[in-house]
Amino acid sequence: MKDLQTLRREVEILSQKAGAFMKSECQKMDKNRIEKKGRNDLVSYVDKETEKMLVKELSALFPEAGFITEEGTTEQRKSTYTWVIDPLDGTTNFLHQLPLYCTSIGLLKGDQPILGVIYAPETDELFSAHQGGGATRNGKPIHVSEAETIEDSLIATGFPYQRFDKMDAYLQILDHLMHNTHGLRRLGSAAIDLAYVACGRFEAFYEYNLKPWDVAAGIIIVQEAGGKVIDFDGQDNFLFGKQLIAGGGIVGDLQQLIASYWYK
Ligand code: 2AM
Ligand code: CA
Ligand code: CA
Ligand code: CA
Repeated sequence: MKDLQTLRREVEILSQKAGAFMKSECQKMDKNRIEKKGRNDLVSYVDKETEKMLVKELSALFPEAGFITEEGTTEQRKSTYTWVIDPLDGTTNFLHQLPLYCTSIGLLKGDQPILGVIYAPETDELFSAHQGGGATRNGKPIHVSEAETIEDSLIATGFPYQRFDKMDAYLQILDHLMHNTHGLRRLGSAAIDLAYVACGRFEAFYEYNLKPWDVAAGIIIVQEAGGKVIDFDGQDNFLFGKQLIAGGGIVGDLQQLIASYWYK
């Protein structure tokens, strides 16, 4: 395969092309073309058309790689390398013209993200990383926060979309963090949350029930920015495991706090 640095640059340019399309469609959003995958699960032609464009161009850039994509517009071919794509992360924001959405493209080797690109067109911010190559925001190196205590932290999360068996534990964690941090934020785009962790805006991010396309790119960007990504057990089943904690110096303490309620 070609070197990761070159591929990263090519994917960056591609993500900006996708972002430009999304931004232009956002301004003229045709609300008649919104579909519902579930009660609170929206999708539009923009998600699907962006995904098709990305699949076509990524296939040309790296023909050996397979795909895992949110909208399932292509077959999930098996390969050592897999593109994991969320064409539009933050669709609900997008449909309400809230300028917090992005395109997220990760590349796995086996189960390990080795390249990630997140582009948020409304703020024109391009986050990227490749294994061993560091993480950048608009070309400049970024680093996670060095804050060491939860009390000195701004923490991002996402709300679950359905009730589930650990709802009580979940709400206790929320209650604890609401009252013992600088604050909690819920942006509505997991990829942007992870990008913001990578550049130190948030000390940490945690969420339950994420999908691989929400996090594949963000994981390697946080790791290459000097951060740590773990699951609620403190282990490494966070890409497909639906539980993720990412951050800088407070990750260990946050994991212990979450686990103390989750496994009570
Ligand atoms: P999306 O915009 O690509 O769907 C925020 O908590 C995350 O949840 C976002 O990454 C968002 O991705 C995802 N999300 C939004 N609606 C959802 C739903 N109904 N079920 C599961 N995930 C959802
Ligand atoms: Ca979706
Ligand atoms: Ca998503
Ligand atoms: Ca999406």
